Amino acid sequence: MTRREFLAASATLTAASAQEPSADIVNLRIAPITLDIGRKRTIKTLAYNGQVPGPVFRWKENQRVTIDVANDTSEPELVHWHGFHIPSVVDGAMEEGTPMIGARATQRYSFTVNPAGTRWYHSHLMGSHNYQRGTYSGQFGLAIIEAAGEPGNYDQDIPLMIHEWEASLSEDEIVYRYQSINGKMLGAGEPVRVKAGQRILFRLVNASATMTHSLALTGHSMNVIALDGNTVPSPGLVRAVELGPGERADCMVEMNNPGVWILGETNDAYRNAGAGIVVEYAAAQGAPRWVPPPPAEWDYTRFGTSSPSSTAPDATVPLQFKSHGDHGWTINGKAWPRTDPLVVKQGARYRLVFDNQSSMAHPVHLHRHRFEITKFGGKPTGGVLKDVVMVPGWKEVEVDLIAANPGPSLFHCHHQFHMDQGFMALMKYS
Ligand SMILES: [Cu+2]
Repeated sequence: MTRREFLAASATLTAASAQEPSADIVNLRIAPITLDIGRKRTIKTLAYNGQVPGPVFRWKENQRVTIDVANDTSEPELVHWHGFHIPSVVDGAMEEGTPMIGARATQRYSFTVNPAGTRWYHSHLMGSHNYQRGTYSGQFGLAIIEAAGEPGNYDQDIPLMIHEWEASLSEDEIVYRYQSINGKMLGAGEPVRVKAGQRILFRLVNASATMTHSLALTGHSMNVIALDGNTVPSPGLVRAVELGPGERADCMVEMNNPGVWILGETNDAYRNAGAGIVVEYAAAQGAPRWVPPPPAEWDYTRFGTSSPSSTAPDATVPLQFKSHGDHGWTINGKAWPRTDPLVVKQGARYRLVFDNQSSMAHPVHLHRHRFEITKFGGKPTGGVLKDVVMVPGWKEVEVDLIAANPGPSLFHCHHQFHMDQGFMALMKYS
C-alpha cells in the first residue's frame, strides 16, 4: 500500500465512523445520589445517571456501541460489562488491563455487543472493603442484547434487579438493613401492572454484592427459559427461582390468576426488609397477597439435557476453593494476587472442576466467556450455559469452557467480600 492509498483508506475509515448513528453513543455518569427507597428511607449511594437501577440498554447482537462514562466522584471507577464477550481493554476489570476512570475523568468504552441475551453492567472495584462502593453501591443496570430476527413472544418485558443497602460486617458476614427491587422496598414503588391473559417476561437479576436470593410470584408458576441470558435446553416451570450474586433468570409467566400479588424473596425477613414488588392485575383490588411457595431444592440440571455433551475436553483443570479464616479465600492454596493463572490455548476445550472445600456456596464467575455445566453435585448434565455458577458447600461442579476470546479474563467469586479476600485468579491465553 502506498502512502496515498493508506491515507485514502484512513480517510474512508474516519468517514465511516463519523457516519455511525448517534443513537449508538450513550452516556453514563457515575455520581453520588440520595435514593428514596420508600418507607421514608433514603440511601446515599453512587449510581448511574442519577437512578437505580441505571438505564436499561437494548442493543442488537453484533451492534457496535459506544458508551461515554463520566466519573463524577472523587475516586477511580470502572464499568464491567457482565456476560459480554468483548476485548479485555473494555471489559471493565483493571486486572485484565482495562484502564481505570480517574476521579472527575471520562472514559470511552466502544465494542461490538454479543452474545444475545440478558446481560448487565456494574462497578468492578476491588479490595476496597468499603461497603458503600463497588457492587455494594447503586452502580448496576441491565443490558439486553436482542438476537436478530427474534420475535419476542411476550406482551411485556419487565427487568427486576434485586439489591441491598447499608451493609456492615457482623461476625465475618455482610449484613444489610434494607433490600429493594428496582431501587424500591416492597410496596413503595409502582406495581408491575398486568392484564389477565398476558405473557410477561420477567428478567430477574441478582445485583447483590453478597446475598443469594430466592424469588417467587405468589399465585403463579414461572417458566425458566434462560439462565444468565442463555436459552436453556429444557425450560421448566418452577415456584421459586434461586439466584446467587451476578446470576440472571429469564422467566415467562402466564398471567392467569387475577389479583394483587407479591413477587418477592421467599425468606420472610428479607422480604420484610424490602425485597419484593407488587404485581397488580387491571381492576384487581385489595392488599397484596403473599403465600409461601412449597419448599424446593434449586437444581440447574433440571433445565439441562439428561446426558452431557460427548465431546471430550482437551484438559481437565481442578480448582479447589478453601477458606483460611482471617487469611481469606484461596484457589488451589493461593490467594489473589498470588493465585496461579489459568493458562489456556485458543480453541481448546477445558473441563474446570470446581471443588468447594467450604460450607458456603460460591457464585463463581468467569469474565468474557461462558461455560457449559457438565456435572452438578455428581449429576451429569448438558446444554446449560452460564457465566456465573453457584457451587454449593462441600460439593463439586464441573463446567466445560471453550477458550474462544483471547485476552486476560478474570475468574473470581462474585461474592464481593470473598473476591476482596483473595478468591480471584486470571485466565490467560498462551
Ligand atoms: Cu465466594
